[in-house]
Amino acid sequence: MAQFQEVLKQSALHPKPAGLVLQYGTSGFRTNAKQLDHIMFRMGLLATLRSKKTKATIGVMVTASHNPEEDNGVKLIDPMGEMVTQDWEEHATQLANADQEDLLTALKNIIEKEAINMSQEANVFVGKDTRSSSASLSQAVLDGVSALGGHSKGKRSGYLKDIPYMLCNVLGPYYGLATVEGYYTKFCQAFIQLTKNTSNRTDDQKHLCLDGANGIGALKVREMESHLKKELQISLNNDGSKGRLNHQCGADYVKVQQKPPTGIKINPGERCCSFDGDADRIVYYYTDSEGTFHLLDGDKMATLISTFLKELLTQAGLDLKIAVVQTAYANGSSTHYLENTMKVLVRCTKTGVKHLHHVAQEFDVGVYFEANGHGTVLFSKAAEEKIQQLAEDTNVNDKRKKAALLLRNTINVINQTVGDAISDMLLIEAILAIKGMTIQQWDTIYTDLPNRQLKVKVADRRVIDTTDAERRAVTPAGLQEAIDNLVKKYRQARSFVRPSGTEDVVRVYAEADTQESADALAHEVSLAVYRLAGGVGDEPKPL
Ligand code: G16
Repeated sequence: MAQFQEVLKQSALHPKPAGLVLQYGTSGFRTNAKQLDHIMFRMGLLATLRSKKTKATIGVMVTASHNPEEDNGVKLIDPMGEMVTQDWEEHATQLANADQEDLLTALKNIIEKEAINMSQEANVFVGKDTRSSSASLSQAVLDGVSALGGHSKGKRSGYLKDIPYMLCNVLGPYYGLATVEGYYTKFCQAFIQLTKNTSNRTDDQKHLCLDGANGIGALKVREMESHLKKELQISLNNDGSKGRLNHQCGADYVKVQQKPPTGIKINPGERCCSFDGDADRIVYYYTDSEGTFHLLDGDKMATLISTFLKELLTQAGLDLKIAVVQTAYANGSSTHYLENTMKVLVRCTKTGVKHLHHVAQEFDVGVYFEANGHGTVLFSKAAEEKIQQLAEDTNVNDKRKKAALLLRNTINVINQTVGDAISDMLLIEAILAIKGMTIQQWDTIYTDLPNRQLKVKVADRRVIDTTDAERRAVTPAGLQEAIDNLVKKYRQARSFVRPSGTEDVVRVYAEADTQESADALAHEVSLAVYRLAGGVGDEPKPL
Protein backbone atom coordinates (compact mmCIF):
# COMPACT_ATOMS: atom_id res chain seq x y z
CA MET A 1 0.00 0.00 0.00
CA ALA A 2 1.30 3.45 -0.93
CA GLN A 3 0.43 4.75 2.56
CA PHE A 4 2.70 2.21 4.21
CA GLN A 5 5.55 3.11 1.83
CA GLU A 6 5.10 6.73 2.87
CA VAL A 7 5.14 5.74 6.56
CA LEU A 8 8.41 3.87 6.01
CA LYS A 9 9.95 6.80 4.16
CA GLN A 10 8.82 9.41 6.69
CA SER A 11 9.67 7.33 9.75
CA ALA A 12 13.29 7.24 8.64
CA LEU A 13 13.29 11.01 9.25
CA HIS A 14 11.99 10.43 12.80
CA PRO A 15 14.11 7.47 13.96
CA LYS A 16 13.70 5.83 17.34
CA PRO A 17 16.81 5.89 19.52
CA ALA A 18 17.85 2.24 20.04
CA GLY A 19 16.88 0.76 23.40
CA LEU A 20 14.63 3.66 24.47
CA VAL A 21 11.44 2.40 26.15
CA LEU A 22 8.68 4.82 27.19
CA GLN A 23 5.25 4.22 28.71
CA TYR A 24 1.97 6.05 28.05
CA GLY A 25 1.67 7.43 31.61
CA THR A 26 -0.73 9.51 33.71
CA SER A 27 -1.09 12.02 30.93
CA GLY A 28 0.53 10.51 27.84
CA PHE A 29 4.24 10.29 27.09
CA ARG A 30 6.45 12.69 29.00
CA THR A 31 10.21 13.01 29.17
CA ASN A 32 13.08 15.19 28.02
CA ALA A 33 12.07 16.80 24.71
CA LYS A 34 15.19 15.44 22.99
CA GLN A 35 13.82 11.88 23.25
CA LEU A 36 10.42 12.55 21.78
CA ASP A 37 10.67 13.15 18.03
CA HIS A 38 9.89 9.54 17.01
CA ILE A 39 7.09 9.37 19.62
CA MET A 40 5.44 12.44 18.11
CA PHE A 41 5.60 11.02 14.58
CA ARG A 42 4.14 7.74 15.77
CA MET A 43 1.36 9.49 17.74
CA GLY A 44 0.48 11.30 14.51
CA LEU A 45 0.07 7.86 12.93
CA LEU A 46 -1.97 6.57 15.85
CA ALA A 47 -4.25 9.62 16.01
CA THR A 48 -4.98 9.12 12.30
CA LEU A 49 -5.94 5.50 12.95
CA ARG A 50 -8.10 6.55 15.92
CA SER A 51 -9.85 9.11 13.74
CA LYS A 52 -10.52 6.50 11.05
CA LYS A 53 -11.86 4.16 13.71
CA THR A 54 -14.15 6.70 15.41
CA LYS A 55 -15.02 8.54 12.15
CA ALA A 56 -14.47 11.75 14.12
CA THR A 57 -11.77 14.36 14.74
CA ILE A 58 -9.05 13.36 17.20
CA GLY A 59 -6.89 15.79 19.20
CA VAL A 60 -3.16 15.53 19.74
CA MET A 61 -1.76 17.88 22.36
CA VAL A 62 1.97 18.50 22.52
CA THR A 63 2.65 19.56 26.10
CA ALA A 64 4.40 18.57 29.30
CA SER A 65 2.08 20.73 31.35
CA HIS A 66 3.61 21.23 34.82
CA ASN A 67 7.01 19.70 33.96
CA PRO A 68 10.09 21.89 33.46
CA GLU A 69 10.71 23.70 30.15
CA GLU A 70 13.23 21.12 28.87
CA ASP A 71 10.63 18.32 29.01
CA ASN A 72 7.82 17.80 26.60
CA GLY A 73 5.06 15.28 26.05
CA VAL A 74 2.07 14.24 24.04
CA LYS A 75 -1.42 13.05 24.79
CA LEU A 76 -4.24 11.91 22.53
CA ILE A 77 -7.72 13.32 23.00
CA ASP A 78 -10.92 11.65 21.91
CA PRO A 79 -13.68 13.48 20.02
CA MET A 80 -15.54 14.65 23.13
CA GLY A 81 -12.41 16.02 24.78
CA GLU A 82 -11.75 12.91 26.85
CA MET A 83 -8.48 11.02 27.07
CA VAL A 84 -8.28 8.01 24.74
CA THR A 85 -9.39 4.66 26.15
CA GLN A 86 -7.13 2.21 27.97
CA ASP A 87 -6.88 -0.11 24.89
CA TRP A 88 -5.58 2.75 22.81
CA GLU A 89 -3.10 3.73 25.51
CA GLU A 90 -1.74 0.21 25.11
CA HIS A 91 -1.59 0.61 21.33
CA ALA A 92 0.28 3.88 21.92
CA THR A 93 2.88 2.20 24.12
CA GLN A 94 3.37 -0.64 21.63
CA LEU A 95 3.73 1.68 18.67
CA ALA A 96 6.07 3.99 20.59
CA ASN A 97 8.42 1.18 21.59
CA ALA A 98 8.51 -0.83 18.33
CA ASP A 99 12.02 -0.95 16.89
CA GLN A 100 12.45 1.02 13.71
CA GLU A 101 12.30 -2.10 11.49
CA ASP A 102 9.17 -3.38 13.30
CA LEU A 103 7.15 -0.18 13.03
CA LEU A 104 5.01 -1.28 10.09
CA THR A 105 4.21 -4.61 11.75
CA ALA A 106 3.14 -2.81 14.94
CA LEU A 107 0.98 -0.45 12.90
CA LYS A 108 -0.63 -3.28 10.95
CA ASN A 109 -1.34 -5.15 14.20
CA ILE A 110 -3.37 -2.22 15.48
CA ILE A 111 -5.21 -1.85 12.16
CA GLU A 112 -6.12 -5.53 12.24
CA LYS A 113 -7.05 -5.65 15.93
CA GLU A 114 -9.30 -2.59 15.62
CA ALA A 115 -10.62 -3.63 12.17
CA ILE A 116 -9.84 -0.17 10.77
CA ASN A 117 -11.07 0.76 7.32
CA MET A 118 -8.02 2.44 5.85
CA SER A 119 -10.02 4.19 3.14
CA GLN A 120 -12.02 6.10 5.80
CA GLU A 121 -11.12 9.81 5.95
CA ALA A 122 -9.19 11.01 9.02
CA ASN A 123 -9.01 14.40 10.74
CA VAL A 124 -6.60 15.36 13.49
CA PHE A 125 -6.39 18.58 15.50
CA VAL A 126 -2.89 19.36 16.76
CA GLY A 127 -2.31 21.74 19.65
CA LYS A 128 0.88 22.75 21.41
CA ASP A 129 2.00 24.66 24.47
CA THR A 130 4.59 27.45 24.54
CA ARG A 131 7.73 25.32 25.09
CA SER A 132 10.55 26.01 22.64
CA SER A 133 10.58 22.34 21.59
CA SER A 134 6.84 22.29 20.85
CA ALA A 135 7.11 23.74 17.32
CA SER A 136 9.33 20.99 15.87
CA LEU A 137 7.66 18.24 17.89
CA SER A 138 4.19 19.20 16.69
CA GLN A 139 5.57 19.22 13.14
CA ALA A 140 6.62 15.59 13.73
CA VAL A 141 3.00 14.81 14.72
CA LEU A 142 1.79 16.43 11.49
CA ASP A 143 4.30 14.36 9.49
CA GLY A 144 2.78 11.23 11.04
CA VAL A 145 -0.73 12.37 10.19
CA SER A 146 0.10 13.14 6.56
CA ALA A 147 2.12 9.93 6.12
CA LEU A 148 -1.12 7.98 6.66
CA GLY A 149 -3.13 10.37 4.51
CA GLY A 150 -4.93 12.09 7.38
CA HIS A 151 -5.94 15.74 7.34
CA SER A 152 -4.73 18.06 10.05
CA LYS A 153 -7.16 20.86 10.72
CA GLY A 154 -6.11 24.47 10.92
CA LYS A 155 -4.42 27.28 9.13
CA ARG A 156 -1.13 27.42 7.25
CA SER A 157 -1.02 24.13 5.41
CA GLY A 158 -2.76 22.33 8.19
CA TYR A 159 -0.69 23.68 11.04
CA LEU A 160 -2.57 24.98 14.06
CA LYS A 161 -0.22 27.62 15.32
CA ASP A 162 -0.76 28.65 18.92
CA ILE A 163 -3.89 26.61 19.42
CA PRO A 164 -3.97 25.59 23.06
CA TYR A 165 -5.30 22.66 24.89
CA MET A 166 -8.62 24.35 25.36
CA LEU A 167 -9.28 24.04 21.63
CA CYS A 168 -9.02 20.29 21.92
CA ASN A 169 -11.63 20.65 24.64
CA VAL A 170 -14.11 22.18 22.26
CA LEU A 171 -13.88 19.36 19.76
CA GLY A 172 -17.08 17.64 18.81
CA PRO A 173 -20.68 18.72 18.56
CA TYR A 174 -21.19 19.41 22.27
CA TYR A 175 -19.95 22.98 22.28
CA GLY A 176 -20.82 23.99 18.76
CA LEU A 177 -18.15 26.38 17.53
CA ALA A 178 -14.79 24.61 17.66
CA THR A 179 -12.76 27.78 17.49
CA VAL A 180 -10.93 29.81 20.09
CA GLU A 181 -13.32 32.71 19.47
CA GLY A 182 -16.28 30.35 20.01
CA TYR A 183 -14.74 29.26 23.29
CA TYR A 184 -14.32 32.84 24.58
CA THR A 185 -17.85 33.78 23.60
CA LYS A 186 -19.48 30.74 25.17
CA PHE A 187 -17.76 30.81 28.54
CA CYS A 188 -17.62 34.58 28.99
CA GLN A 189 -21.29 35.02 28.12
CA ALA A 190 -22.19 32.31 30.64
CA PHE A 191 -20.08 34.07 33.29
CA ILE A 192 -21.72 37.44 32.62
CA GLN A 193 -25.16 35.84 32.69
CA LEU A 194 -24.41 34.14 36.02
CA THR A 195 -23.10 37.26 37.71
CA LYS A 196 -25.58 39.78 36.29
CA ASN A 197 -27.67 39.93 39.47
CA THR A 198 -24.67 40.59 41.67
CA SER A 199 -24.52 44.23 40.62
CA ASN A 200 -23.33 45.55 43.96
CA ARG A 201 -19.85 44.14 43.52
CA THR A 202 -17.11 46.73 43.85
CA ASP A 203 -14.13 46.87 41.51
CA ASP A 204 -12.09 45.32 44.32
CA GLN A 205 -14.43 42.34 44.42
CA LYS A 206 -14.21 41.99 40.65
CA HIS A 207 -10.44 42.04 40.77
CA LEU A 208 -8.36 38.86 40.50
CA CYS A 209 -4.58 38.51 40.51
CA LEU A 210 -3.59 35.74 38.06
CA ASP A 211 -0.27 33.94 37.59
CA GLY A 212 -0.22 32.55 34.04
CA ALA A 213 2.88 30.37 34.68
CA ASN A 214 4.38 31.92 31.50
CA GLY A 215 2.26 29.43 29.60
CA ILE A 216 -0.46 29.24 27.00
CA GLY A 217 -3.23 30.15 29.47
CA ALA A 218 -1.70 33.61 29.93
CA LEU A 219 -1.83 34.30 26.20
CA LYS A 220 -5.39 33.11 25.97
CA VAL A 221 -6.60 35.13 28.99
CA ARG A 222 -5.17 38.25 27.34
CA GLU A 223 -7.17 37.51 24.21
CA MET A 224 -10.30 36.68 26.20
CA GLU A 225 -10.31 39.67 28.58
CA SER A 226 -12.45 42.00 26.44
CA HIS A 227 -15.25 39.38 26.36
CA LEU A 228 -15.55 39.68 30.14
CA LYS A 229 -16.75 43.30 29.86
CA LYS A 230 -14.95 44.29 33.08
CA GLU A 231 -17.17 41.93 35.12
CA LEU A 232 -13.89 40.22 36.01
CA GLN A 233 -10.81 42.43 36.16
CA ILE A 234 -7.66 40.36 35.88
CA SER A 235 -4.16 41.56 36.64
CA LEU A 236 -2.01 39.11 34.76
CA ASN A 237 1.44 38.12 36.02
CA ASN A 238 3.90 35.68 34.43
CA ASP A 239 2.36 36.35 31.04
CA GLY A 240 5.26 34.79 29.15
CA SER A 241 6.85 38.11 28.18
CA LYS A 242 10.03 37.40 30.16
CA GLY A 243 9.97 34.52 32.70
CA ARG A 244 10.43 30.81 32.02
CA LEU A 245 7.53 28.37 31.82
CA ASN A 246 6.53 27.00 35.26
CA HIS A 247 9.78 28.35 36.74
CA GLN A 248 9.08 29.40 40.34
CA CYS A 249 5.50 29.99 39.34
CA GLY A 250 2.39 28.14 38.23
CA ALA A 251 -0.12 25.90 39.98
CA ASP A 252 2.25 23.00 40.65
CA TYR A 253 4.92 25.24 42.21
CA VAL A 254 2.40 27.03 44.42
CA LYS A 255 0.69 23.80 45.52
CA VAL A 256 3.83 21.75 46.22
CA GLN A 257 5.96 24.57 47.70
CA GLN A 258 2.97 26.03 49.56
CA LYS A 259 4.04 29.56 48.74
CA PRO A 260 3.14 32.27 46.21
CA PRO A 261 4.96 32.53 42.86
CA THR A 262 8.29 34.31 43.15
CA GLY A 263 8.30 37.99 42.32
CA ILE A 264 4.57 38.72 42.46
CA LYS A 265 3.48 41.45 44.84
CA ILE A 266 0.35 40.33 46.65
CA ASN A 267 -1.62 42.67 48.88
CA PRO A 268 -3.01 41.19 52.12
CA GLY A 269 -6.36 39.53 51.47
CA GLU A 270 -6.08 39.87 47.68
CA ARG A 271 -7.68 36.98 45.76
CA CYS A 272 -5.05 35.25 43.62
CA CYS A 273 -4.82 32.16 41.45
CA SER A 274 -2.21 30.29 39.40
CA PHE A 275 -2.60 28.25 36.21
CA ASP A 276 -0.15 25.55 35.20
CA GLY A 277 1.80 25.55 31.92
CA ASP A 278 -1.00 24.26 29.69
CA ALA A 279 -3.82 25.83 31.71
CA ASP A 280 -5.61 22.69 32.79
CA ARG A 281 -4.98 23.21 36.50
CA ILE A 282 -5.73 26.10 38.83
CA VAL A 283 -5.18 26.81 42.52
CA TYR A 284 -6.28 29.87 44.54
CA TYR A 285 -4.45 31.58 47.43
CA TYR A 286 -4.07 34.75 49.48
CA THR A 287 -1.84 36.08 52.22
CA ASP A 288 -3.34 37.43 55.44
CA SER A 289 -2.45 40.64 57.28
CA GLU A 290 0.39 38.81 59.07
CA GLY A 291 1.86 37.68 55.76
CA THR A 292 0.82 34.04 56.24
CA PHE A 293 0.15 32.22 52.99
CA HIS A 294 -3.19 30.38 52.58
CA LEU A 295 -3.71 27.87 49.76
CA LEU A 296 -7.13 26.93 48.38
CA ASP A 297 -6.44 23.90 46.24
CA GLY A 298 -8.54 21.44 44.22
CA ASP A 299 -10.14 20.07 47.39
CA LYS A 300 -11.32 23.51 48.46
CA MET A 301 -12.65 24.14 44.95
CA ALA A 302 -14.52 20.82 44.93
CA THR A 303 -16.05 21.70 48.30
CA LEU A 304 -17.15 25.19 47.24
CA ILE A 305 -18.60 23.94 43.96
CA SER A 306 -20.40 20.93 45.41
CA THR A 307 -21.86 22.99 48.29
CA PHE A 308 -23.15 25.53 45.77
CA LEU A 309 -24.64 22.88 43.49
CA LYS A 310 -26.18 20.89 46.34
CA GLU A 311 -27.89 24.01 47.70
CA LEU A 312 -29.28 24.84 44.25
CA LEU A 313 -30.50 21.29 43.67
CA THR A 314 -32.30 21.39 47.02
CA GLN A 315 -33.86 24.80 46.28
CA ALA A 316 -34.93 23.55 42.84
CA GLY A 317 -36.47 20.45 44.46
CA LEU A 318 -34.53 18.21 42.09
CA ASP A 319 -33.64 14.76 43.34
CA LEU A 320 -30.33 14.28 41.56
CA LYS A 321 -27.44 12.22 42.89
CA ILE A 322 -24.34 14.33 43.47
CA ALA A 323 -20.89 12.93 44.29
CA VAL A 324 -17.36 14.24 44.69
CA VAL A 325 -14.46 12.25 43.23
CA GLN A 326 -11.00 12.68 44.75
CA THR A 327 -7.62 10.92 44.81
CA ALA A 328 -5.38 9.81 47.67
CA TYR A 329 -3.86 13.33 47.67
CA ALA A 330 -7.14 14.84 48.89
CA ASN A 331 -6.62 16.42 52.27
CA GLY A 332 -8.19 14.28 55.01
CA SER A 333 -10.11 17.32 56.31
CA SER A 334 -11.79 17.83 52.95
CA THR A 335 -12.99 14.24 52.75
CA HIS A 336 -14.19 14.42 56.35
CA TYR A 337 -16.08 17.66 55.71
CA LEU A 338 -17.70 16.40 52.50
CA GLU A 339 -18.80 13.11 54.01
CA ASN A 340 -19.76 14.18 57.50
CA THR A 341 -20.90 17.79 57.27
CA MET A 342 -22.15 18.05 53.72
CA LYS A 343 -23.30 14.44 53.59
CA VAL A 344 -22.07 14.07 50.04
CA LEU A 345 -20.92 10.78 48.58
CA VAL A 346 -17.13 10.76 48.11
CA ARG A 347 -15.22 8.34 45.87
CA CYS A 348 -11.46 7.90 45.61
CA THR A 349 -9.61 6.89 42.40
CA LYS A 350 -6.06 6.55 41.15
CA THR A 351 -4.21 9.74 40.20
CA GLY A 352 -4.94 11.06 36.72
CA VAL A 353 -7.98 13.03 35.66
CA LYS A 354 -8.92 10.31 33.20
CA HIS A 355 -9.69 8.03 36.18
CA LEU A 356 -11.68 10.66 38.08
CA HIS A 357 -13.61 11.59 34.96
CA HIS A 358 -14.87 8.06 34.43
CA VAL A 359 -16.07 7.67 38.01
CA ALA A 360 -17.76 11.10 37.93
CA GLN A 361 -19.75 9.94 34.88
CA GLU A 362 -21.57 7.42 37.10
CA PHE A 363 -23.54 10.19 38.86
CA ASP A 364 -26.17 12.77 37.90
CA VAL A 365 -23.74 15.44 39.03
CA GLY A 366 -20.10 14.38 39.43
CA VAL A 367 -17.72 16.98 40.85
CA TYR A 368 -14.14 15.83 40.45
CA PHE A 369 -10.92 17.55 41.43
CA GLU A 370 -7.41 16.42 42.16
CA ALA A 371 -5.85 18.31 45.06
CA ASN A 372 -3.41 19.79 42.52
CA GLY A 373 -6.27 21.78 40.99
CA HIS A 374 -7.13 19.63 37.99
CA GLY A 375 -10.83 18.93 37.61
CA THR A 376 -14.33 19.88 36.53
CA VAL A 377 -18.00 18.99 36.99
CA LEU A 378 -19.99 16.53 34.87
CA PHE A 379 -23.78 16.54 34.48
CA SER A 380 -25.54 13.50 33.08
CA LYS A 381 -27.76 14.05 30.07
CA ALA A 382 -30.81 13.25 32.19
CA ALA A 383 -29.76 15.79 34.83
CA GLU A 384 -29.26 18.49 32.20
CA GLU A 385 -32.68 17.76 30.74
CA LYS A 386 -34.43 17.93 34.13
CA ILE A 387 -32.75 21.24 34.91
CA GLN A 388 -33.64 22.61 31.49
CA GLN A 389 -37.30 21.53 31.82
CA LEU A 390 -37.62 23.16 35.22
CA ALA A 391 -35.98 26.37 34.00
CA GLU A 392 -38.60 26.56 31.22
CA ASP A 393 -41.60 25.43 33.30
CA THR A 394 -44.07 28.29 33.76
CA ASN A 395 -45.92 26.52 36.58
CA VAL A 396 -43.19 26.41 39.22
CA ASN A 397 -42.70 28.90 42.01
CA ASP A 398 -40.09 31.64 41.84
CA LYS A 399 -37.64 30.04 44.24
CA ARG A 400 -37.47 26.75 42.34
CA LYS A 401 -37.29 28.49 39.01
CA LYS A 402 -34.54 30.84 40.12
CA ALA A 403 -32.48 27.88 41.30
CA ALA A 404 -33.08 26.04 38.03
CA LEU A 405 -32.01 29.07 36.00
CA LEU A 406 -28.85 29.43 38.07
CA LEU A 407 -28.11 25.73 37.59
CA ARG A 408 -28.61 26.06 33.85
CA ASN A 409 -26.23 29.01 33.63
CA THR A 410 -23.73 27.21 35.85
CA ILE A 411 -23.69 24.28 33.43
CA ASN A 412 -22.90 26.75 30.65
CA VAL A 413 -19.82 28.13 32.38
CA ILE A 414 -18.41 24.65 32.98
CA ASN A 415 -16.17 22.92 30.44
CA GLN A 416 -17.21 19.31 30.97
CA THR A 417 -14.05 17.85 29.47
CA VAL A 418 -10.98 16.87 31.41
CA GLY A 419 -10.17 20.10 33.20
CA ASP A 420 -9.74 23.65 31.99
CA ALA A 421 -8.24 26.29 34.27
CA ILE A 422 -10.01 29.18 32.52
CA SER A 423 -13.48 27.69 32.82
CA ASP A 424 -12.75 26.58 36.42
CA MET A 425 -11.65 30.14 37.23
CA LEU A 426 -14.87 31.61 35.79
CA LEU A 427 -16.94 29.07 37.75
CA ILE A 428 -15.22 29.83 41.07
CA GLU A 429 -15.39 33.59 40.44
CA ALA A 430 -19.10 33.31 39.66
CA ILE A 431 -19.86 31.27 42.78
CA LEU A 432 -17.95 33.69 45.03
CA ALA A 433 -19.80 36.61 43.42
CA ILE A 434 -23.25 34.99 43.75
CA LYS A 435 -22.61 33.99 47.36
CA GLY A 436 -21.03 37.36 48.15
CA MET A 437 -18.16 35.42 49.66
CA THR A 438 -14.56 36.55 50.14
CA ILE A 439 -11.65 34.18 49.64
CA GLN A 440 -11.09 34.22 53.41
CA GLN A 441 -14.69 33.14 54.06
CA TRP A 442 -14.31 30.38 51.49
CA ASP A 443 -11.09 29.27 53.20
CA THR A 444 -12.81 28.85 56.57
CA ILE A 445 -15.29 26.22 55.30
CA TYR A 446 -12.84 23.67 56.75
CA THR A 447 -9.20 23.72 57.85
CA ASP A 448 -6.68 21.64 55.93
CA LEU A 449 -4.54 19.15 57.80
CA PRO A 450 -0.90 20.23 57.44
CA ASN A 451 0.71 18.18 54.66
CA ARG A 452 3.88 17.74 52.65
CA GLN A 453 4.70 16.30 49.24
CA LEU A 454 8.23 15.15 48.38
CA LYS A 455 9.94 13.42 45.45
CA VAL A 456 12.47 10.60 45.72
CA LYS A 457 14.78 9.55 42.87
CA VAL A 458 15.09 5.78 42.45
CA ALA A 459 16.82 3.66 39.78
CA ASP A 460 13.54 2.27 38.44
CA ARG A 461 10.29 3.67 39.82
CA ARG A 462 8.35 0.69 38.44
CA VAL A 463 9.56 -1.37 41.42
CA ILE A 464 6.77 0.34 43.35
CA ASP A 465 3.37 -1.17 42.69
CA THR A 466 0.29 0.08 44.51
CA THR A 467 -3.29 -0.91 45.28
CA ASP A 468 -6.43 0.59 46.88
CA ALA A 469 -6.45 3.70 44.68
CA GLU A 470 -2.66 4.05 45.25
CA ARG A 471 -3.07 4.30 49.01
CA ARG A 472 -1.04 1.15 49.73
CA ALA A 473 2.22 -0.14 48.26
CA VAL A 474 2.26 -3.82 47.30
CA THR A 475 5.94 -3.86 46.28
CA PRO A 476 8.81 -3.66 47.15
CA ALA A 477 8.53 -6.02 50.11
CA GLY A 478 8.51 -4.31 53.47
CA LEU A 479 7.77 -0.78 52.22
CA GLN A 480 4.09 -0.65 53.25
CA GLU A 481 4.91 -2.13 56.70
CA ALA A 482 7.58 0.56 57.13
CA ILE A 483 5.08 3.29 56.17
CA ASP A 484 2.42 1.87 58.53
CA ASN A 485 4.90 1.90 61.42
CA LEU A 486 5.98 5.47 60.72
CA VAL A 487 2.38 6.72 60.44
CA LYS A 488 1.62 5.26 63.90
CA LYS A 489 4.14 7.66 65.47
CA TYR A 490 2.06 10.75 64.57
CA ARG A 491 -1.44 12.04 65.28
CA GLN A 492 -4.10 12.27 62.56
CA ALA A 493 -1.41 10.97 60.23
CA ARG A 494 -1.61 9.40 56.79
CA SER A 495 1.04 8.74 54.17
CA PHE A 496 1.41 6.95 50.85
CA VAL A 497 3.92 6.62 48.03
CA ARG A 498 3.44 6.07 44.30
CA PRO A 499 5.51 6.22 41.13
CA SER A 500 4.82 9.40 39.17
CA GLY A 501 3.34 8.93 35.72
CA THR A 502 4.75 12.22 34.42
CA GLU A 503 8.21 12.56 36.01
CA ASP A 504 10.99 10.07 36.72
CA VAL A 505 10.42 10.14 40.50
CA VAL A 506 8.51 8.46 43.31
CA ARG A 507 6.05 10.80 44.98
CA VAL A 508 5.63 10.82 48.76
CA TYR A 509 2.61 12.37 50.49
CA ALA A 510 2.18 12.82 54.25
CA GLU A 511 -0.30 14.67 56.43
CA ALA A 512 -0.54 15.02 60.20
CA ASP A 513 -1.83 17.29 62.96
CA THR A 514 1.06 19.79 62.71
CA GLN A 515 3.33 20.95 59.89
CA GLU A 516 6.39 19.72 61.83
CA SER A 517 4.86 16.23 62.07
CA ALA A 518 3.80 16.19 58.40
CA ASP A 519 7.33 17.27 57.38
CA ALA A 520 8.99 14.70 59.65
CA LEU A 521 6.71 11.90 58.46
CA ALA A 522 7.26 12.81 54.78
CA HIS A 523 11.01 12.76 55.35
CA GLU A 524 10.98 9.41 57.16
CA VAL A 525 8.80 7.83 54.47
CA SER A 526 11.14 9.25 51.80
CA LEU A 527 14.04 7.53 53.56
CA ALA A 528 12.12 4.25 53.57
CA VAL A 529 11.53 4.60 49.82
CA TYR A 530 15.19 5.47 49.24
CA ARG A 531 16.38 2.43 51.19
CA LEU A 532 13.82 -0.15 50.09
CA ALA A 533 13.10 0.92 46.50
CA GLY A 534 16.60 1.57 45.17
CA GLY A 535 17.17 5.28 45.82
CA VAL A 536 19.84 7.03 43.77
CA GLY A 537 21.92 10.12 44.60
CA ASP A 538 22.05 11.58 48.11
CA GLU A 539 19.78 10.29 50.88
CA PRO A 540 16.74 12.55 51.44
CA LYS A 541 17.54 15.21 54.04
CA PRO A 542 15.16 16.44 56.77
CA LEU A 543 13.23 19.56 55.76
C1 G16 B 1 -1.01 15.35 34.97
C2 G16 B 1 -2.34 14.66 35.07
C3 G16 B 1 -2.90 14.84 36.45
C4 G16 B 1 -1.90 14.33 37.49
C5 G16 B 1 -0.54 15.00 37.28
C6 G16 B 1 0.55 14.40 38.15
O1 G16 B 1 -1.18 16.70 35.19
O2 G16 B 1 -3.19 15.21 34.10
O3 G16 B 1 -4.10 14.14 36.53
O4 G16 B 1 -2.33 14.60 38.77
O5 G16 B 1 -0.13 14.83 35.93
O6 G16 B 1 0.68 13.04 37.82
P1 G16 B 1 1.82 12.15 38.43
O7 G16 B 1 1.75 12.31 39.91
O8 G16 B 1 1.51 10.76 37.97
O9 G16 B 1 3.14 12.66 37.91
P2 G16 B 1 -0.54 17.79 34.23
O10 G16 B 1 -1.12 19.07 34.68
O11 G16 B 1 0.94 17.69 34.43
O12 G16 B 1 -0.99 17.37 32.87
